[in-house]
Amino acid sequence: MDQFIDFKIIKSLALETGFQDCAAVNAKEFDISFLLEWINKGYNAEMQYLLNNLDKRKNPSLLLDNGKSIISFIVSYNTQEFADMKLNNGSESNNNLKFAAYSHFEDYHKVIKQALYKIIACIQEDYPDFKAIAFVDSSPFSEKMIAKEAGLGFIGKNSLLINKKYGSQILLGEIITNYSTDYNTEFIEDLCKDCSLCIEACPNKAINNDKTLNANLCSSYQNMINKGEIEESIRLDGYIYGCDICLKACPFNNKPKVLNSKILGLNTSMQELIIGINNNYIDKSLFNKAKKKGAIENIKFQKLLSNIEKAKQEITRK
Ligand code: B12
Ligand code: SF4
Ligand code: SF4
Repeated sequence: MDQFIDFKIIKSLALETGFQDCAAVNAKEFDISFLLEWINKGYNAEMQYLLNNLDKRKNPSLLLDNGKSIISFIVSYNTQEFADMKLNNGSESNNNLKFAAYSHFEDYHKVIKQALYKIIACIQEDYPDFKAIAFVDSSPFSEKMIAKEAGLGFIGKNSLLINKKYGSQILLGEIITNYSTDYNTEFIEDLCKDCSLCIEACPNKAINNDKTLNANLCSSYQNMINKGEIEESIRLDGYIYGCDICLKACPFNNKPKVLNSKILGLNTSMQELIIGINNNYIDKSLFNKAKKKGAIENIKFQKLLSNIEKAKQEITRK
Protein backbone atom coordinates (compact mmCIF):
# COMPACT_ATOMS: atom_id res chain seq x y z
CA MET A 1 0.00 0.00 0.00
CA ASP A 2 1.08 3.53 -0.80
CA GLN A 3 2.36 5.56 2.10
CA PHE A 4 0.11 8.61 2.32
CA ILE A 5 0.14 11.77 4.42
CA ASP A 6 -2.70 14.27 4.64
CA PHE A 7 -1.38 17.51 3.13
CA LYS A 8 -2.99 19.54 5.95
CA ILE A 9 -0.31 18.17 8.30
CA ILE A 10 2.51 19.44 6.08
CA LYS A 11 0.85 22.79 5.48
CA SER A 12 0.25 23.50 9.14
CA LEU A 13 3.89 22.64 9.97
CA ALA A 14 5.06 24.88 7.10
CA LEU A 15 3.05 27.87 8.30
CA GLU A 16 4.19 27.31 11.88
CA THR A 17 7.83 27.19 10.73
CA GLY A 18 7.49 30.52 8.92
CA PHE A 19 6.79 29.65 5.28
CA GLN A 20 4.10 31.72 3.61
CA ASP A 21 2.65 28.78 1.70
CA CYS A 22 3.38 25.33 0.26
CA ALA A 23 1.80 22.89 -2.18
CA ALA A 24 2.53 19.45 -3.58
CA VAL A 25 2.91 17.88 -6.98
CA ASN A 26 3.24 14.27 -8.02
CA ALA A 27 6.90 13.52 -8.79
CA LYS A 28 6.19 12.65 -12.40
CA GLU A 29 8.30 13.27 -15.50
CA PHE A 30 8.45 16.93 -16.45
CA ASP A 31 8.82 18.38 -19.94
CA ILE A 32 12.18 20.15 -19.97
CA SER A 33 12.26 21.01 -23.67
CA PHE A 34 12.00 24.72 -22.69
CA LEU A 35 15.33 24.47 -20.87
CA LEU A 36 17.09 22.85 -23.83
CA GLU A 37 15.62 25.44 -26.20
CA TRP A 38 16.77 28.22 -23.89
CA ILE A 39 20.29 26.82 -23.75
CA ASN A 40 20.35 26.27 -27.54
CA LYS A 41 19.69 29.97 -27.99
CA GLY A 42 22.70 30.70 -25.77
CA TYR A 43 20.55 32.48 -23.14
CA ASN A 44 22.34 30.56 -20.35
CA ALA A 45 25.55 32.60 -20.91
CA GLU A 46 28.35 30.64 -19.17
CA MET A 47 26.01 28.64 -16.90
CA GLN A 48 26.85 25.25 -18.46
CA TYR A 49 26.00 23.52 -15.19
CA LEU A 50 22.32 23.88 -16.12
CA LEU A 51 22.93 20.99 -18.52
CA ASN A 52 24.09 18.66 -15.74
CA ASN A 53 21.87 15.86 -14.45
CA LEU A 54 19.34 16.13 -17.27
CA ASP A 55 17.78 12.82 -16.19
CA LYS A 56 17.04 14.24 -12.72
CA ARG A 57 15.81 17.55 -14.16
CA LYS A 58 13.32 15.59 -16.20
CA ASN A 59 12.47 13.17 -13.46
CA PRO A 60 13.22 14.63 -10.00
CA SER A 61 11.85 11.49 -8.32
CA LEU A 62 15.24 9.91 -9.17
CA LEU A 63 16.74 12.10 -6.46
CA LEU A 64 15.21 9.89 -3.76
CA ASP A 65 14.73 6.17 -3.63
CA ASN A 66 11.01 5.66 -4.33
CA GLY A 67 10.41 9.43 -4.63
CA LYS A 68 6.66 10.10 -4.94
CA SER A 69 5.95 13.77 -4.25
CA ILE A 70 7.62 17.14 -4.46
CA ILE A 71 6.46 19.75 -2.00
CA SER A 72 7.26 23.32 -2.94
CA PHE A 73 7.54 26.03 -0.28
CA ILE A 74 7.63 29.81 -0.56
CA VAL A 75 9.10 32.37 1.80
CA SER A 76 8.63 36.12 1.34
CA TYR A 77 11.49 38.58 1.73
CA ASN A 78 9.24 41.57 1.02
CA THR A 79 9.09 42.43 4.71
CA GLN A 80 7.99 45.58 6.53
CA GLU A 81 11.05 45.20 8.78
CA PHE A 82 13.39 45.48 5.75
CA ALA A 83 11.42 48.40 4.22
CA ASP A 84 11.63 50.31 7.52
CA MET A 85 15.36 49.68 7.84
CA LYS A 86 16.03 51.03 4.32
CA LEU A 87 13.91 54.09 5.03
CA ASN A 88 15.71 54.81 8.30
CA ASN A 89 19.22 54.68 6.87
CA GLY A 90 18.42 56.21 3.47
CA SER A 91 20.19 53.37 1.65
CA GLU A 92 17.63 53.35 -1.16
CA SER A 93 18.23 56.95 -2.33
CA ASN A 94 18.40 57.32 -6.09
CA ASN A 95 22.12 57.67 -6.70
CA ASN A 96 23.08 55.10 -4.09
CA LEU A 97 24.73 51.81 -4.95
CA LYS A 98 22.58 48.81 -4.06
CA PHE A 99 22.63 45.08 -3.32
CA ALA A 100 19.57 43.03 -4.35
CA ALA A 101 17.03 42.86 -1.53
CA TYR A 102 17.35 39.12 -0.89
CA SER A 103 21.06 39.53 -0.12
CA HIS A 104 20.27 41.70 2.93
CA PHE A 105 19.00 38.61 4.70
CA GLU A 106 20.82 35.61 6.14
CA ASP A 107 21.98 33.08 3.57
CA TYR A 108 18.64 31.76 2.29
CA HIS A 109 20.15 28.49 1.07
CA LYS A 110 21.14 27.65 4.61
CA VAL A 111 18.18 28.94 6.60
CA ILE A 112 15.46 27.67 4.27
CA LYS A 113 17.09 24.23 4.16
CA GLN A 114 17.25 24.18 7.98
CA ALA A 115 13.55 25.09 8.15
CA LEU A 116 12.70 22.32 5.67
CA TYR A 117 14.66 19.72 7.67
CA LYS A 118 12.84 20.90 10.80
CA ILE A 119 9.52 20.12 9.10
CA ILE A 120 10.84 16.73 7.93
CA ALA A 121 11.94 15.87 11.49
CA CYS A 122 8.50 16.80 12.89
CA ILE A 123 6.74 14.61 10.34
CA GLN A 124 9.09 11.71 11.08
CA GLU A 125 8.04 11.73 14.74
CA ASP A 126 4.62 10.41 13.65
CA TYR A 127 5.63 8.81 10.34
CA PRO A 128 9.03 7.15 10.98
CA ASP A 129 9.29 5.81 7.42
CA PHE A 130 8.77 9.29 5.89
CA LYS A 131 11.96 9.82 3.88
CA ALA A 132 12.76 13.20 2.38
CA ILE A 133 15.53 15.41 1.00
CA ALA A 134 15.41 19.20 0.96
CA PHE A 135 16.58 21.47 -1.87
CA VAL A 136 17.08 25.20 -2.16
CA ASP A 137 18.38 26.84 -5.33
CA SER A 138 21.08 24.27 -6.07
CA SER A 139 18.44 21.70 -7.00
CA PRO A 140 18.96 20.06 -10.38
CA PHE A 141 15.44 21.07 -11.49
CA SER A 142 13.52 24.24 -12.26
CA GLU A 143 12.15 25.31 -8.91
CA LYS A 144 9.76 27.76 -10.57
CA MET A 145 8.28 25.09 -12.82
CA ILE A 146 7.72 22.80 -9.81
CA ALA A 147 6.13 25.62 -7.79
CA LYS A 148 3.88 26.49 -10.72
CA GLU A 149 2.82 22.87 -11.24
CA ALA A 150 2.16 22.57 -7.51
CA GLY A 151 -0.23 25.53 -7.81
CA LEU A 152 1.70 28.16 -5.86
CA GLY A 153 1.50 30.72 -8.63
CA PHE A 154 2.05 31.56 -12.26
CA ILE A 155 5.17 32.47 -14.23
CA GLY A 156 5.37 36.20 -14.83
CA LYS A 157 6.77 37.81 -17.96
CA ASN A 158 10.10 38.39 -16.18
CA SER A 159 10.24 34.57 -15.80
CA LEU A 160 9.77 34.60 -12.01
CA LEU A 161 7.13 32.72 -10.07
CA ILE A 162 4.41 35.09 -8.86
CA ASN A 163 2.19 34.11 -5.99
CA LYS A 164 -1.12 36.00 -6.13
CA LYS A 165 -0.90 37.00 -2.46
CA TYR A 166 2.87 37.32 -1.88
CA GLY A 167 4.10 38.46 -5.30
CA SER A 168 7.50 37.44 -6.70
CA GLN A 169 9.78 38.69 -3.94
CA ILE A 170 9.77 35.17 -2.63
CA LEU A 171 12.35 32.41 -2.43
CA LEU A 172 11.63 28.78 -3.16
CA GLY A 173 12.59 25.50 -1.53
CA GLU A 174 11.38 21.92 -1.96
CA ILE A 175 11.29 18.55 -0.35
CA ILE A 176 11.07 15.30 -2.25
CA THR A 177 9.49 12.47 -0.31
CA ASN A 178 8.59 8.82 -0.65
CA TYR A 179 5.05 9.62 0.57
CA SER A 180 2.04 10.49 -1.55
CA THR A 181 -0.12 13.38 -0.44
CA ASP A 182 -2.96 15.58 -1.74
CA TYR A 183 -1.85 17.25 -4.96
CA ASN A 184 -2.93 20.54 -6.40
CA THR A 185 -5.89 20.36 -8.76
CA GLU A 186 -6.58 24.10 -8.99
CA PHE A 187 -5.90 25.92 -12.25
CA ILE A 188 -3.83 29.04 -11.55
CA GLU A 189 -4.57 31.87 -13.94
CA ASP A 190 -1.75 33.87 -15.54
CA LEU A 191 -2.42 37.36 -14.22
CA CYS A 192 0.19 39.31 -16.22
CA LYS A 193 -2.44 39.85 -18.94
CA ASP A 194 -1.45 42.92 -20.99
CA CYS A 195 0.95 44.34 -18.38
CA SER A 196 4.56 44.63 -19.55
CA LEU A 197 6.00 46.88 -16.84
CA CYS A 198 8.94 44.54 -16.12
CA ILE A 199 9.92 44.33 -19.80
CA GLU A 200 9.83 48.12 -20.07
CA ALA A 201 11.72 48.63 -16.79
CA CYS A 202 14.64 46.31 -17.57
CA PRO A 203 17.58 48.58 -18.42
CA ASN A 204 19.18 45.88 -20.59
CA LYS A 205 16.21 44.50 -22.54
CA ALA A 206 17.04 41.11 -21.06
CA ILE A 207 13.41 39.95 -20.85
CA ASN A 208 11.98 38.27 -23.95
CA ASN A 209 8.29 38.19 -24.79
CA ASP A 210 7.89 34.49 -24.01
CA LYS A 211 8.62 34.57 -20.24
CA THR A 212 12.29 33.78 -20.76
CA LEU A 213 15.34 35.80 -19.98
CA ASN A 214 18.61 36.28 -21.82
CA ALA A 215 21.11 35.88 -18.98
CA ASN A 216 23.88 37.45 -21.10
CA LEU A 217 22.00 40.75 -20.87
CA CYS A 218 20.80 40.44 -17.28
CA SER A 219 22.80 42.53 -14.82
CA SER A 220 22.00 40.03 -12.09
CA TYR A 221 23.98 37.43 -14.06
CA GLN A 222 26.69 39.91 -14.96
CA ASN A 223 27.36 41.25 -11.47
CA MET A 224 26.97 37.97 -9.54
CA ILE A 225 27.95 35.08 -11.80
CA ASN A 226 30.16 36.44 -14.58
CA LYS A 227 33.65 36.32 -13.14
CA GLY A 228 35.13 38.47 -15.91
CA GLU A 229 34.68 42.08 -16.96
CA ILE A 230 31.13 43.28 -17.55
CA GLU A 231 30.61 44.59 -21.07
CA GLU A 232 30.34 48.34 -21.49
CA SER A 233 26.80 48.06 -22.93
CA ILE A 234 25.33 46.46 -19.76
CA ARG A 235 23.69 48.94 -17.40
CA LEU A 236 23.76 48.15 -13.70
CA ASP A 237 21.60 51.13 -12.68
CA GLY A 238 23.20 51.21 -9.23
CA TYR A 239 23.06 47.46 -8.60
CA ILE A 240 26.45 46.11 -7.54
CA TYR A 241 25.11 42.66 -6.59
CA GLY A 242 21.97 41.15 -8.16
CA CYS A 243 19.19 43.28 -9.58
CA ASP A 244 15.62 43.97 -8.46
CA ILE A 245 14.47 46.36 -11.16
CA CYS A 246 11.97 44.01 -12.85
CA LEU A 247 10.70 42.85 -9.45
CA LYS A 248 10.19 46.39 -8.22
CA ALA A 249 8.30 47.30 -11.40
CA CYS A 250 5.83 44.48 -10.82
CA PRO A 251 2.46 45.48 -9.32
CA PHE A 252 2.38 42.19 -7.41
CA ASN A 253 5.26 43.47 -5.23
CA ASN A 254 3.76 46.90 -4.58
CA LYS A 255 3.97 46.79 -0.78
CA PRO A 256 5.50 44.70 2.00
CA LYS A 257 3.66 41.41 2.34
CA VAL A 258 4.74 40.31 5.81
CA LEU A 259 5.90 42.15 8.93
CA ASN A 260 9.05 40.10 9.29
CA SER A 261 10.21 36.60 8.47
CA LYS A 262 10.54 33.78 10.97
CA ILE A 263 12.97 32.10 8.56
CA LEU A 264 14.98 34.92 6.97
CA GLY A 265 16.63 37.06 9.60
CA LEU A 266 18.18 40.36 8.46
CA ASN A 267 21.95 40.28 8.03
CA THR A 268 22.75 43.64 9.63
CA SER A 269 26.37 43.46 8.45
CA MET A 270 25.07 44.05 4.91
CA GLN A 271 23.72 47.42 6.01
CA GLU A 272 27.10 48.39 7.48
CA LEU A 273 28.76 47.31 4.22
CA ILE A 274 26.42 49.24 1.91
CA ILE A 275 26.50 52.39 4.06
CA GLY A 276 30.30 52.16 4.00
CA ILE A 277 30.36 51.72 0.21
CA ASN A 278 28.07 54.72 -0.31
CA ASN A 279 30.40 56.81 1.84
CA ASN A 280 33.45 55.69 -0.13
CA TYR A 281 34.60 53.48 2.72
CA ILE A 282 35.12 50.09 1.09
CA ASP A 283 36.57 47.88 3.73
CA LYS A 284 37.44 44.21 3.17
CA SER A 285 36.75 43.26 6.78
CA LEU A 286 33.19 44.65 6.50
CA PHE A 287 32.81 42.64 3.28
CA ASN A 288 34.06 39.46 4.96
CA LYS A 289 31.75 39.99 7.92
CA ALA A 290 28.73 40.45 5.63
CA LYS A 291 29.72 37.47 3.52
CA LYS A 292 30.13 35.14 6.51
CA LYS A 293 26.47 35.28 7.50
CA GLY A 294 24.89 36.28 4.27
CA ALA A 295 23.76 35.40 0.80
CA ILE A 296 26.66 37.04 -1.08
CA GLU A 297 28.85 33.98 -0.74
CA ASN A 298 29.56 33.59 -4.45
CA ILE A 299 31.30 36.92 -5.04
CA LYS A 300 34.95 37.78 -4.54
CA PHE A 301 36.02 41.15 -3.12
CA GLN A 302 37.80 42.08 -6.38
CA LYS A 303 34.64 41.43 -8.40
CA LEU A 304 32.61 43.59 -6.03
CA LEU A 305 35.17 46.40 -6.41
CA SER A 306 34.93 46.17 -10.17
CA ASN A 307 31.08 46.23 -10.01
CA ILE A 308 31.29 49.32 -7.80
CA GLU A 309 33.62 50.97 -10.29
CA LYS A 310 31.29 50.23 -13.20
CA ALA A 311 28.16 51.40 -11.37
CA LYS A 312 29.90 54.63 -10.30
CA GLN A 313 31.05 55.36 -13.86
CA GLU A 314 27.44 55.02 -15.04
CA ILE A 315 26.26 57.47 -12.38
CA THR A 316 28.90 60.09 -13.26
CA ARG A 317 28.08 59.74 -16.97
CA LYS A 318 24.37 60.49 -16.31
C1 B12 B 1 20.15 30.21 -13.16
C2 B12 B 1 19.34 31.07 -12.25
C3 B12 B 1 19.41 32.45 -12.43
C4 B12 B 1 20.05 33.08 -13.66
C5 B12 B 1 19.08 32.92 -14.85
C6 B12 B 1 17.63 33.32 -14.49
C7 B12 B 1 16.55 32.71 -15.34
N1 B12 B 1 15.43 33.39 -15.38
O1 B12 B 1 16.71 31.65 -15.89
C8 B12 B 1 20.31 34.55 -13.19
C9 B12 B 1 21.68 34.66 -12.60
C10 B12 B 1 20.12 35.63 -14.24
C11 B12 B 1 19.28 34.65 -12.05
C12 B12 B 1 18.81 35.85 -11.59
C13 B12 B 1 17.86 35.97 -10.58
N2 B12 B 1 17.41 34.98 -9.78
CO1 B12 B 1 17.79 33.09 -10.09
N3 B12 B 1 17.94 31.23 -10.34
C14 B12 B 1 18.54 30.50 -11.22
C15 B12 B 1 18.31 29.01 -10.96
C16 B12 B 1 19.53 28.45 -10.22
C17 B12 B 1 18.01 28.15 -12.18
C18 B12 B 1 16.99 28.76 -13.14
C19 B12 B 1 16.97 28.05 -14.45
O2 B12 B 1 17.03 26.83 -14.50
N4 B12 B 1 16.88 28.82 -15.54
C20 B12 B 1 16.80 28.28 -16.86
C21 B12 B 1 15.39 28.56 -17.39
C22 B12 B 1 15.16 28.03 -18.78
O3 B12 B 1 14.55 27.86 -16.53
P1 B12 B 1 13.47 28.58 -15.65
O4 B12 B 1 13.65 30.05 -15.66
O5 B12 B 1 13.39 27.92 -14.35
O6 B12 B 1 12.25 28.16 -16.57
C23 B12 B 1 11.15 28.94 -16.81
C24 B12 B 1 10.84 29.37 -18.23
O7 B12 B 1 11.65 28.75 -19.13
C25 B12 B 1 9.36 29.10 -18.36
N5 B12 B 1 8.87 27.99 -19.18
C26 B12 B 1 8.41 26.83 -18.73
N6 B12 B 1 7.95 26.10 -19.70
C27 B12 B 1 8.08 26.80 -20.79
C28 B12 B 1 7.74 26.47 -22.06
C29 B12 B 1 8.00 27.40 -23.06
C30 B12 B 1 7.61 27.04 -24.42
C31 B12 B 1 8.59 28.64 -22.76
C32 B12 B 1 8.92 29.64 -23.80
C33 B12 B 1 8.94 28.94 -21.43
C34 B12 B 1 8.65 28.00 -20.47
O8 B12 B 1 8.96 28.74 -17.11
C35 B12 B 1 9.99 28.07 -16.50
C36 B12 B 1 9.73 27.90 -15.07
O9 B12 B 1 9.59 29.15 -14.48
C37 B12 B 1 17.04 29.06 -10.02
C38 B12 B 1 16.97 27.94 -8.97
C39 B12 B 1 16.51 26.64 -9.59
N7 B12 B 1 17.24 25.59 -9.32
O10 B12 B 1 15.51 26.58 -10.28
C40 B12 B 1 17.18 30.47 -9.35
C41 B12 B 1 15.88 31.27 -9.10
C42 B12 B 1 15.06 31.21 -10.36
N8 B12 B 1 16.38 32.63 -8.94
C43 B12 B 1 15.74 33.33 -8.09
C44 B12 B 1 15.97 34.71 -7.83
C45 B12 B 1 15.38 35.28 -6.55
C46 B12 B 1 16.70 35.50 -8.74
C47 B12 B 1 16.82 37.04 -8.75
C48 B12 B 1 15.54 37.77 -8.37
C49 B12 B 1 18.00 37.46 -7.82
C50 B12 B 1 18.30 38.96 -7.88
N9 B12 B 1 17.58 39.80 -7.17
O11 B12 B 1 19.20 39.35 -8.57
C51 B12 B 1 17.21 37.28 -10.24
C52 B12 B 1 15.96 37.47 -11.11
C53 B12 B 1 16.23 37.62 -12.57
C54 B12 B 1 15.01 37.20 -13.41
N10 B12 B 1 14.19 38.14 -13.83
O12 B12 B 1 14.84 35.99 -13.63
C55 B12 B 1 14.62 32.54 -7.43
C56 B12 B 1 13.28 32.96 -8.06
C57 B12 B 1 12.08 32.96 -7.14
C58 B12 B 1 10.83 33.31 -7.92
N11 B12 B 1 10.00 34.17 -7.41
O13 B12 B 1 10.60 32.81 -8.99
C59 B12 B 1 15.06 31.05 -7.78
C60 B12 B 1 13.91 30.07 -7.99
C61 B12 B 1 15.96 30.60 -6.60
C62 B12 B 1 15.17 30.24 -5.33
N12 B12 B 1 15.43 29.10 -4.74
O14 B12 B 1 14.33 30.95 -4.85
N13 B12 B 1 18.92 33.43 -11.61
S1 SF4 C 1 17.08 41.32 -13.01
FE1 SF4 C 1 17.49 43.40 -13.82
S2 SF4 C 1 18.66 43.11 -15.71
FE2 SF4 C 1 17.79 41.11 -15.14
S3 SF4 C 1 15.87 40.99 -16.25
FE3 SF4 C 1 15.34 41.90 -14.28
S4 SF4 C 1 15.54 44.11 -14.62
FE4 SF4 C 1 16.53 43.12 -16.33
S1 SF4 D 1 5.43 43.50 -14.17
FE1 SF4 D 1 3.51 42.96 -15.16
S2 SF4 D 1 4.14 41.64 -16.87
FE2 SF4 D 1 5.88 41.75 -15.49
S3 SF4 D 1 5.68 39.97 -14.17
FE3 SF4 D 1 4.67 41.69 -13.11
S4 SF4 D 1 2.51 41.56 -13.73
FE4 SF4 D 1 3.67 40.28 -15.15
